[in-house]
Amino acid sequence: MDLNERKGLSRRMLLGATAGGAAAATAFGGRLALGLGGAAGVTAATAGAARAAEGTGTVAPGQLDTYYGFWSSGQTGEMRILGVPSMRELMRVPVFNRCSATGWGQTNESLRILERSMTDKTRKILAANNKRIPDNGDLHHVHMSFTEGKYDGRYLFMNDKANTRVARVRCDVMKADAILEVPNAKSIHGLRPQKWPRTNYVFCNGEDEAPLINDGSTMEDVSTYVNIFTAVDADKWDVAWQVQVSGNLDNCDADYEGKWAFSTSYNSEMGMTLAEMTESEMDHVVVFNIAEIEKAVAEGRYEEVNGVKVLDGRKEANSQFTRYIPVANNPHGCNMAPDKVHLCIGGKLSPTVTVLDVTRFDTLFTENADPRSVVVAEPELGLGPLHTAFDGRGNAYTTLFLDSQVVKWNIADAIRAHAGEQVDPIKDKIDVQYQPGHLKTVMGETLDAQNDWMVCLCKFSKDRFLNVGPLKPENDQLIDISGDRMVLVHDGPNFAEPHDAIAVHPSIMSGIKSVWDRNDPMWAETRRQAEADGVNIDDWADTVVRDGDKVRVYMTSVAPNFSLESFSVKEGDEVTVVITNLDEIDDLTHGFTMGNHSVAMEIGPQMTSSVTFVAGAPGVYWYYCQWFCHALHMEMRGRMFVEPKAA
Ligand code: K7E
Ligand code: CUA
Ligand code: CA
Repeated sequence: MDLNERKGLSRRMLLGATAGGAAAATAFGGRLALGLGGAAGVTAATAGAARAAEGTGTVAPGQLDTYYGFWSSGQTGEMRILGVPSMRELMRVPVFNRCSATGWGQTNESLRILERSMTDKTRKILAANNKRIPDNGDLHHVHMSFTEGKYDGRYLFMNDKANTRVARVRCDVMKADAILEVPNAKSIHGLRPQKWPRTNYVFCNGEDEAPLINDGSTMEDVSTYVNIFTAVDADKWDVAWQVQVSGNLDNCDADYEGKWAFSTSYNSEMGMTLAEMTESEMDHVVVFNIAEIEKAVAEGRYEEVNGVKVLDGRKEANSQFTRYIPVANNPHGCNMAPDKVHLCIGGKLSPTVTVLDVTRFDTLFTENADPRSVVVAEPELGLGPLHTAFDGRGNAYTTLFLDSQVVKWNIADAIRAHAGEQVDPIKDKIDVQYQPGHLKTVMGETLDAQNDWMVCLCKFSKDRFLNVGPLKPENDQLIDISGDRMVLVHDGPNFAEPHDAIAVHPSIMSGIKSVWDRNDPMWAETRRQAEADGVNIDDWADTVVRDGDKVRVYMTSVAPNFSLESFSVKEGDEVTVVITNLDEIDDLTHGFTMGNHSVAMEIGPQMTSSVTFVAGAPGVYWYYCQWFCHALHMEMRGRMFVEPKAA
């Protein structure tokens, strides 16, 4: 599209063209051809506006939200907890990032989790860059563990696209307890827990293709490149098995019978450039046959690569592990409906969503099966369909990235229309600001799907908020879906860059604690070291243990005191400070910050935390509690004396 053609287009439409680049421009042509006007489905906000006006969309001071929202944060690398519908940010849970407040990525307890499983190659790269752990993460998808198709409040799982990692967060304390770098795969993107009978596996898509033996012998020979689908054992947090596939893997989901997992692929071409990746008419959805895969693993029919069981599910292998269902070129979203039957694939470059009947997937594995025979609907919904969410009434809601809209459509009507009946599956459209990616209904990816709220996570917010400079927030919009029409209730600015979120009823979160258990496994190794040093960390401790040039300082915190008002070490000593917070009161967190040493950590009620650093230069250094805890919080401080090295 040239500049002349652009003149007269609305800002919203223009944004579509620029944000999506060449592909968007192509799709624009399609939009005009389809005759879908930019404002075609604008909702007259009447019916549900009353609900917003009554204050249902806001929550009064002192009132609790009706749902927990668990948000990804994209390139910030953390998980966030928001209240729905107030959209108040309740907590940030560091996972793949470093956190200045809590010491995540610096305390010994967090480092044990972050370093627990890393490939030798990553260790080598990090060492060459003077790092122990990656400092960044790109967390797109947060999902909760399931029992029989419903959230069970045990764990949250999430991906790091940047460093090919997956993490598990304990819901009882909202801390990550296991992180895994997935070997062989490159860039974990789509991630979903198994829904039935429970989450035994977390399915992880490798988005980028690379040589299976990636040792620097070739870049040009792309015939050596593979893509890897990984099943992580959700309990052990290790790789259970991997399947090599043809084409790359974008988003994934699983069914409600525990039989299948499925992934979209936008690069069935195995292209390395944008032109090559968009060359074909069709890409595909890969279907993974869990029973066949488990059988092969049990029978030893796999190749072991870097300590992982890898099966060959590529097209040419003709195995019973996979099937490839052709869908329009460059699909994106992969969303299983709570009706247990329908899988919705976002067309992205195609204005359609392809609806597949997963209860018919067995037929795909019979001889001469037509892979498209499981397609039961393909409604045209608008431009740039990405992700789909569901309510409990058989409706689906799809984000239209290029149209900057959400379209509400009915799955049963789409199937009837596909069969030739004169019925319009589209029930409503609403403008969102701007360029939406994921959207989430309350528990809409479980058998508990609600007809209540939807959050639409927009990628741009220009003009919706006060200008804060060239870098602008994203915009998570709260939409009321309780009535026939969708009604926008709230604009929620959010920092870089939530992709996905889920909303969960508080009854599922009944196991969440306010005070740590003294025997929490988080500091089991620290406890073992203390026992070896003859220190009881459950009691008052003010002990300094010297072990060569290693010094271990054991302290206790009780507001507003540290048990040690000072301690001495020698220049060059490796100092480990171990602190147990003996306070048992709700919300009485202390901190430990050592001046000038780049050291800070959180010590929650009944928690033990430790941090190790080198006393680099002689002098007096103050340490202090950085978490406001008491009227005498400012006075909660002490001195470390670093003696000069003997000459
Ligand atoms: Cu569409 Cu990474 Cu889920 Cu972003 S992905 S939007
Ligand atoms: Cu303890 Cu502030
Ligand atoms: Ca493609």
